[in-house]
Amino acid sequence: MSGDNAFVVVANRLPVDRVDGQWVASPGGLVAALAPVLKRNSGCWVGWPGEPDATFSPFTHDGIRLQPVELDADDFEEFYEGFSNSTLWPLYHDLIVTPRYHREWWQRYRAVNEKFARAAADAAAEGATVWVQDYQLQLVPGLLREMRPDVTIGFFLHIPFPNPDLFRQLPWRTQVLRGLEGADLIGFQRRRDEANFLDLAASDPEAHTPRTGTFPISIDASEFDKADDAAITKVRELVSNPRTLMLGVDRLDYTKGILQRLTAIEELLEEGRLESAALIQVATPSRERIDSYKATRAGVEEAVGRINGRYGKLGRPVVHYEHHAVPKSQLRNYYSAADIMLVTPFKDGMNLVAKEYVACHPDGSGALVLSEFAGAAVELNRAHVCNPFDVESVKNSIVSAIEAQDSPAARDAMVQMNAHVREHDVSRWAEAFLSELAAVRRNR
Ligand code: GDG
Repeated sequence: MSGDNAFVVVANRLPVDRVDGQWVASPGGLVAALAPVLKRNSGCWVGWPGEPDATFSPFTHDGIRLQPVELDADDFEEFYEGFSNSTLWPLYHDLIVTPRYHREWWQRYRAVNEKFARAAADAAAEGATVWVQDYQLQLVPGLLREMRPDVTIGFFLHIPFPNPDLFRQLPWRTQVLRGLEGADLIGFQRRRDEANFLDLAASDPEAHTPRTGTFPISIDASEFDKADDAAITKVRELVSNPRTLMLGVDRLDYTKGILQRLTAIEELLEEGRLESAALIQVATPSRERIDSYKATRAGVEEAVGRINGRYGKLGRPVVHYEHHAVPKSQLRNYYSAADIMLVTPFKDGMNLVAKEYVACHPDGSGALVLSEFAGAAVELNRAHVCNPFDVESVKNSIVSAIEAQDSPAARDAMVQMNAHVREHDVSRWAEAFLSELAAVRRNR
């Protein structure tokens, strides 16, 4: 059976959330970039609607056709929390926590990938283009290739691809590799990720290596620009007008290095190297039932409490901590108001937060402290680069960012990075991938 969609996106989640019985768009660069392509090509998006044990018929939202894939509570636990986020996520982020290898989780991962592949096969028209997203769905290309040899399949990995020596820990490494190989084109964030994949494929005599490419993802730059002065003044007043306002914005995830940046700030305060400074830390709740996420949250919250207890004054905490999502307009005000942005992941496929901050400083204001282990460090190479495993390096980058503030060199760096992000936005990313995929398709 084939459907009538010439272009199909397959992702773990649909680009909508159900709030009080209504579908609302879940904001994200991916949907912004793909919406025009979907509309132009009578396309559809296949994904999970976010509620376990619920059946929904296909529907259209904001002009995009959505094809829900149903997951039950066991799928959520074993496929999503288990294999995707307790096996693959830590393995692909270089073992920041120890990956857990469970055969039941693997069986479930395979079964859920089959559901997604089946839904994509049903939605795709004869000769359609199907673009599969991310680590949760690595078997879909191979499964879909068997079901529908006529379609052209692209795959993009949003997270890092590990060194083969780490990847080979995975008991199901061959099956995952075979799954990915079903794609006509596999896209990675950084050259290093692509090279890791090619090394792995080269060491496997059975491998049939598909075309690969490096396509660093970006943001919808039209959504991020400097807020007006009144909004900036308001944010700074709310945090008691510190001389230096620092900002962190992350999903609360152990890969993001939130505790390490708090430790750096605490030590700088201890040493008297940081005066009249405040930090806004937005830590959006994420994967909250997984033990390693609970432990990360506990560590972060203990540090926030301790730092405020030691160095805060009445009505003047050092760390303003928000453990909930904030609206995008408010996020933009925070980005615009912050003197220093702290992006200190141990490992990150790209890190869009760094690009969003830079996009909010077209006038050369602000400074970015950026981990060398974020994919974004390749393009944002005029940031204050740090090694999050070395607390002295994080401290020194914070101090040098503060000292360089308002210097011509600092302004020049921000203006140059801003221009880069504006030019290389998420639409350009999607076009680059899809035109490469179209070229592969013509040569098939
Ligand atoms: C994965 C990869 C890769 C965060 N808090 C709020 C909020 N956000 C938004 C940010 C940003 C997005 O969430 C986070 O994106 P990141 O890229 O920083 O990180 P991951 O979630 O880990 O994403 C990553 C990405 O995929 C894309 O390929 O870059 O490496 O790990 O857009 O703004 N948005 C709102 N309120 C919040 O409180 N509105």
